Amino acid sequence: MTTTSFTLLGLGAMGRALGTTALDAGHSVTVWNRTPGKAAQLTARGAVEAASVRDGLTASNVIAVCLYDHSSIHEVLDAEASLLEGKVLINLTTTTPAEARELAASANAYGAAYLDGAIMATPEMIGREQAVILYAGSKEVVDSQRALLDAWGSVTYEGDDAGLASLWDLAMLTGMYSMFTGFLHGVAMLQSASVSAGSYARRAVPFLAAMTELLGHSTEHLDNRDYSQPTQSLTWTTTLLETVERASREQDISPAPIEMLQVLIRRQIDAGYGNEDFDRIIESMR
Ligand code: FVH
Repeated sequence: MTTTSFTLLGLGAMGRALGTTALDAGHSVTVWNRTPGKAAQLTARGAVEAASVRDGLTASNVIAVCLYDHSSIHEVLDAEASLLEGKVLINLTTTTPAEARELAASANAYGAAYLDGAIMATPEMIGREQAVILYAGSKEVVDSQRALLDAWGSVTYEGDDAGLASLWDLAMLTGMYSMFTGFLHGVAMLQSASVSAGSYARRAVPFLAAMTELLGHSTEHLDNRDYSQPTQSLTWTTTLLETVERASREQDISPAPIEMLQVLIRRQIDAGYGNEDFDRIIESMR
């Protein structure tokens, strides 16, 4: 199996997981972190700790960064960016699509190949099949560094637009956090009647799982932007949600998550689409 010698900048929870799994898979790692003292578990496995970013960039031809956000990447790399020439830069830090494209353009301007990675997993999952990491940018880098990428988790390649991995990642996260918010709103409503979160979850989780099954059943109307065959009309839905809001207030629980949804619904009703399907709220987001 091909092994890679690479440098890892950033030893937070995720960086340490990436370094550890790479070392366990036989790769050689030079590590650096802004705050010293985070490398012990890695040097114990044979990692070399670089004293500076410059030493880290000089030590390998493949540079992986797992920092905090877009600005932290520039804070770390800008002063030494000329050392990136002829190297591979793999960014595993969460950024927006535009920020990923900017990093790709900056890396390319310094003569480096750029691959953007969006980790759809927690540090504990890294190294296992279910750790999905989405990549976008240089296909050549995916191919040449495949052994390293495979050590981290399952690899998908979204295309040469460096922003695509981040777009997929953040679009999936918005669905997840909206679901979490609704779940927690339900927990709060039942807790106001002294029902435990566990009791609520035992009913809500299978219910929500069944409802999410419906999401993929028919999507053509979303691509055709035709909402004229309502399953539930916007007028019907807003009335039901007004009842949910009243119930929430009666229990002294803020209906804020539903109020946000009502804003999207009312915009369509006010535009004359009350008899169209609930899915038309997507038009309030464009
Ligand atoms: N942890 C998770 O579950 C998620 C899963 C999905 C992907 N994320 C992204 O991974 C990036 C790193 O996340 P993390 O959990 O490792 O984050 P921290 O433990 O907070 O470590 C942050 C590292 O970044 C360094 N850092 C922060 N700001 C700067 C800066 N201005 N200059 C240099 N380094 C910086 C920090 O260094 P230090 O504080 O130890 O000195 C850590 O090494 C992230 O994009 C997640 O969205 C993880």
